[in-house]
Amino acid sequence: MSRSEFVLALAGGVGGAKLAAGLAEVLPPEALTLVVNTGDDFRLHGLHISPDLDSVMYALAGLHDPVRGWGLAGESWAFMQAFRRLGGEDWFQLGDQDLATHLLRTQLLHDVSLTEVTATLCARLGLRHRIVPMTDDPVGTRVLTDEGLLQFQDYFVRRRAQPVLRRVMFDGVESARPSAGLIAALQHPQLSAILICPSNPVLSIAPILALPGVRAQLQDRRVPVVAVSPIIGSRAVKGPAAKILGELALPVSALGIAHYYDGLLDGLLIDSSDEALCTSIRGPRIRTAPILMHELADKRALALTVLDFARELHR
Ligand code: FO1
Repeated sequence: MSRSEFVLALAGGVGGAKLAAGLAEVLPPEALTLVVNTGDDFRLHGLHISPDLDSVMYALAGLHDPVRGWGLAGESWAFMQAFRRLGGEDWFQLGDQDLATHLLRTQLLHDVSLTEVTATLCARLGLRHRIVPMTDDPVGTRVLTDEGLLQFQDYFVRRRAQPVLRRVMFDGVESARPSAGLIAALQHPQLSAILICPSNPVLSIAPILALPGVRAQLQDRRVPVVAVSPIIGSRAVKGPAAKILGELALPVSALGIAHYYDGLLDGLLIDSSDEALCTSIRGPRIRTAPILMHELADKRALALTVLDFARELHR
């Protein structure tokens, strides 16, 4: 990455956190802003919980639990056991270490913005890369299903994303302002690539694109917008993305991802095993590469591939 390049990456959920960690490995702090979905945020037991901000923060700190994909490695659950014993709601698991993050965020939010809280938590974890919420205003993802309207975590965790998804709505998004970090990144004079991490496009990226003016600015900036498919073959790497594409009557493959982003993408990185799709995807330029990330080396490699692809498109 030459000095004159700056990358904006949009991320949410587990897949997003993995590539975010890879980008932070290969780009210096001044050349990257990670903008994270906050539509999954909610209050539980009086705590403000920001799952996607935590997934990205923990992944960059190398503290994440690689099996669960969320929360912290080496977590203990004494609080949950004691809480359950007293009859507390236990559908949303809060680990003992994770609880510290939610408590401190809730305390700090009394006085400062989610952007500032995030910067404080990241600094205390020794992170130097910029992780910013998509907005500091309240936005709540709601899922309209065949069983009615569900708050995001009810749908995703309590109901395990089983109900049939009809529509997704982002309460408050019309009056929410993109965060200062997102605006600064979009207006950065050296902005050279806008990356969409392999997050669930419908649940984790759509809220960011729904913020007033964001989608239009992505398109006006004349900077390559490159997404990494969260689908390999006809399966999501993790989570309900494939099921949701089917429920939205979109092709359940990387082709469906191209359709969903509907003209926004200049490039789409798909898995090497999906080579055959190259001829049927209209619109974005396609590049194939191994996109499954297990180890940090995979995350670095994919980050380098995406950046190389974006540079090729920027010429
Ligand atoms: N996901 C689950 O499936 N079950 C849980 O009990 C759960 C708890 C949890 C606690 C903190 C946190 O930051 C995330 C948590 N998640 C849990 C994942 C969370 O629902 C997702 O990471 C996002 O909201 C969607 O990507």
